Amino acid sequence: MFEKILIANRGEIALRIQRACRELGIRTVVVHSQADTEAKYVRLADESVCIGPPSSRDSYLNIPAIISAAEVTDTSAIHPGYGFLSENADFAERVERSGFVFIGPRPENIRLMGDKVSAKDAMRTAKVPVVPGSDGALPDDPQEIIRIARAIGYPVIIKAAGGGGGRGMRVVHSEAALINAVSMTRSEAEAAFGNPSVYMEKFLQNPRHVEIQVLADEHGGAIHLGERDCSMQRRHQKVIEEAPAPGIARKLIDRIGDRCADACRRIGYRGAGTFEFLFENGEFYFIEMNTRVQVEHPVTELVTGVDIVQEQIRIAAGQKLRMRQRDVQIRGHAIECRINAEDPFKFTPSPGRITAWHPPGGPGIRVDSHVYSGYQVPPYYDSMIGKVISYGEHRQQAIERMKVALSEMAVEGIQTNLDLHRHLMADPGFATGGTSIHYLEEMLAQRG
Ligand code: MV4
Repeated sequence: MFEKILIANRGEIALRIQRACRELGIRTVVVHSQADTEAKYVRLADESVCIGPPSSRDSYLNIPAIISAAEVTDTSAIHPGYGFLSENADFAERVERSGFVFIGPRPENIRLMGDKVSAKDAMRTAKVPVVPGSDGALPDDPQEIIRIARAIGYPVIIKAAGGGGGRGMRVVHSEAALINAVSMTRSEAEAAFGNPSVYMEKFLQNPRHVEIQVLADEHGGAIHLGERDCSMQRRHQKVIEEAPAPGIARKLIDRIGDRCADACRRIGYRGAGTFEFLFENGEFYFIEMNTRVQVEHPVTELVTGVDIVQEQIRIAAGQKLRMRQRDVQIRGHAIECRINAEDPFKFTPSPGRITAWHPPGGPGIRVDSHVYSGYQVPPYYDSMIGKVISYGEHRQQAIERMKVALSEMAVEGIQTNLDLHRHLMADPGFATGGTSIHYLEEMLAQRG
């Protein structure tokens, strides 16, 4: 096992990784920007290194500074967390070339999944069900593009191969709008990602976002840990996630999950990963794969009893998975509310000093957060300040526990989305479960 791990991230996930290391008896180095010097989790680490000014570009995205910090602290491995450099194949490559272990997939697998066209190709080959669409990237010939769209049937969606997470896409409802939409998406993709390659899919009008968590080791072992429903989102920012997904048969999940685990073995995937699907009319359609630990990983931890971050570390150290698929049992229900420092109506970030922080507790409540009374929320980064996760024997109990938790919780000095979560926990549509990716935005539009 590693003696020392460098955590190349900040905030709650830096603390989460630190806790996993502690439990495994691994010493930690936290790198941080000048804006995070005073953070308690930085003080808690065995060592800390300031790697630059507040701006992410100069600190958490500064590859040479991070590698230097690993060198001066004699680190064995680097955990990238989520966001920042976590899905940067060049970073993973430079980490390994410098003699450190990258806690994540092989660089070529990160690259394969970073290009959404090659990712989809790989999944099609592995018999993971994908959204019907163009066979690979769209050609230049307009007549050919028109033929492809006719074969798929309108509406279609044009997506950038270099995009993902909602960036670089355009819905097309008619042939009249097609060619212009393709050229617009192409030029935007070229400007944003340096890659003009685009592809086409059938546009699904009212799907849910359901994703499958996988773990794979270097020895051909691969399992899935079931699914998460992440449909409750606004502008591609998830707000609530839960496991399991309401109303989807376990047999269907297991069938798709086995395909995902197979795909991991086929491509030689290593580490934790997430297969994102759209789910509509009882069918799963692969859209993208994430090659990192995700914000919402705790709901899977609570229903499986597996510590995903510890497993990432064990896998990176070359160990075999300690469980087989039949050892994975889904038990109970978990819900995660992301707590953001933001204006409750405009959703603009609300940085500043937290004058009072009263997290909830009690049976079935987990709070993953790095903040405390007196903590200054910096304006430079994501506005998420923590996550409240509830667990219950069944969904209704998880909801009731979340309601109690949110009623106890108090955050003063900044604005938060706590009231939105309180509202959603009492919402009839959420109570029923299984709402689509459009539900929250439609609800907010009605609220005005
Ligand atoms: C789609 C889609 C409908 N049909 N693809 C948005 C994020 C990116 N991961 C893929 N996205 C979508 N792809 C087809 N063929 C609708 C979305 C989408 C979405 C997906 C997941 C969660 C929230 C979403 C919000 C708007 C659109």
